[in-house]
Amino acid sequence: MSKFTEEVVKAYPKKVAKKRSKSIVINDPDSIPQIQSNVRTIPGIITQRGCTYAGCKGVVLGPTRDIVNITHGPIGCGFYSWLTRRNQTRADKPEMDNFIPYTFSTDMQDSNIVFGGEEKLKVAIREAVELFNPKGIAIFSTCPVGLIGDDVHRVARQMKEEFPGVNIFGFSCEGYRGVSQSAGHHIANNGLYKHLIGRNDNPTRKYKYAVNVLGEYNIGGDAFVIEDLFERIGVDIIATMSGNSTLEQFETAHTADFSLVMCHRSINYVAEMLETSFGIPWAKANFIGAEATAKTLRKVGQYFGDQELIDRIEEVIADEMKAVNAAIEKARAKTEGKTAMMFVGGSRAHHYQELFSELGMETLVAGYEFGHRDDYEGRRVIPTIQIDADSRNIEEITVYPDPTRYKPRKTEEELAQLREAFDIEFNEYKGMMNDMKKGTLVIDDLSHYEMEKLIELYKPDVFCAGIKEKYVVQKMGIPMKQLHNYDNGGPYAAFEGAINFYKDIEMIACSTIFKQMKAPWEREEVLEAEYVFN
Ligand code: CFM
Ligand code: HCA
Repeated sequence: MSKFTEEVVKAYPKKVAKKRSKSIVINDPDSIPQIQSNVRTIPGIITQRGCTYAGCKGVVLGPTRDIVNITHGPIGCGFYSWLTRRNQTRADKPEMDNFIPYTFSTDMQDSNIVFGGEEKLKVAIREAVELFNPKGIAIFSTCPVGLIGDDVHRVARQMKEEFPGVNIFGFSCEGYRGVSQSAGHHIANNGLYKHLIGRNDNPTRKYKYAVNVLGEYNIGGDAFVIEDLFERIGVDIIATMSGNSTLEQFETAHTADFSLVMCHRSINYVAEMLETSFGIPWAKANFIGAEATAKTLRKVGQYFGDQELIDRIEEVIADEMKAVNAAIEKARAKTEGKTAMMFVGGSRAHHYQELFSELGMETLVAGYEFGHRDDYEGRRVIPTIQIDADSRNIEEITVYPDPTRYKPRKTEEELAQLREAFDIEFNEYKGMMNDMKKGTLVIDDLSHYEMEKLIELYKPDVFCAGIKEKYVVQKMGIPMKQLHNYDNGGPYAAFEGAINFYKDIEMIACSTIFKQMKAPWEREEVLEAEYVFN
């Protein structure tokens, strides 16, 4: 047991200590230990997790610009999941639909809870059609919807009959349905497959080769720089799921030649479905970090095996790396040897370690809020993961090869050759622990108390997490960087993004301002008194 685990579990009741110690492990990349994850949070412990609705509506469908996303529920759910994530969008032409500036909610009231909210939902859908005439409307269930039994799927079917030209569909993504956002990703992936993917066989294609970029949500403009990069190498992105995306992108995703999977936690289900149904191979990609970006682009060139494309990719990499190397050199003079900790969602705590190591900084401790064991330990552990009642609660859909459109883009032999020649790992990811040093700590679903203890014990130069942690960390005198919404920064993806990140981290991690900050009781003597009961 680590010094840290001993220290924190001392404060917990026995049962809590036992449970938490299974989620705090000392890493060894050569013999990856098992970590407890994707299980219920201990009530009252102050988790950083969010709910299933947030994962479905806020994360996966939220960034799409031309579907009206209606939250069926109290106003707070719709409001909080609207743009706080800084998911950006850019319509190709001004006349194109863009509903991102709006948040749509049925604004449920007490009377709807008592008498049912289906009629109010129908009114909302009629109003949305009248005002916006959208191509698609998605309905998202919040906790009360499940509790009172409103059937959003029935309403969607009825409304589709009323408005045959509009694709209307619902999600049973009530906040309580799973142990975290992760359940919402799964529900969203099922819905994308059932209601959108494969409905349009005619994508807009400019180039010979085309990919999907899955698990990229255009936070702070990340998808924009990735799109620019693909434009420069001359490869189409058919669908980004779901940063800067449109309904048409979802509907045509099945026509791509290859799926690149960024955040596997949130979208691996779609990657698999596209392969099973349509024969599109997928591989892990990473655009966070200059080296990682170069590696991903080279993977694309190797996959298509076209020398002209390979040469173009090398040119782009060589060109971009000039500015990257100059920026690294400048920042590294100050950042070398500094330390970081990161606790973010289900993939960034892994991906961002690349950027920190380019800055010569070491990640001492990292963890996800809601990652599964495979995100930590690698995909090979999936068959050994115990399916508990909470996971069983989420619909598993069975996917079959499409009778007319299943067309393997590569034969088994071709895939084997690519694996052999270039080390391209299809249907695989190795997880965060594989890339972390021996002896580093890995912690799942970090509690607020544990966070404070970590800071006291290890005093990192920068702590990366989200808005719930931000001000507590700063008040403890530690520089803090939000890796969810990037504070006001970004993009951080690809080469251009890496340079932005080096600059921002140099500024933050090398700032002494927070260290100079003293709480009032540290500056002056504190008056003490004893309280006596008579
Ligand atoms: Fe994937 Fe995400 Fe993440 Fe995620 Fe999220 Fe996010 Fe995140 Mo916040 S999809 S798992 S549910 S990379 S919203 S863009 S930053 S917790 S690490
Ligand atoms: C969510 C969204 C979130 C929250 C981030 C935070 C995001 O999980 O509902 O707690 O700061 O990235 O905006 O992860």
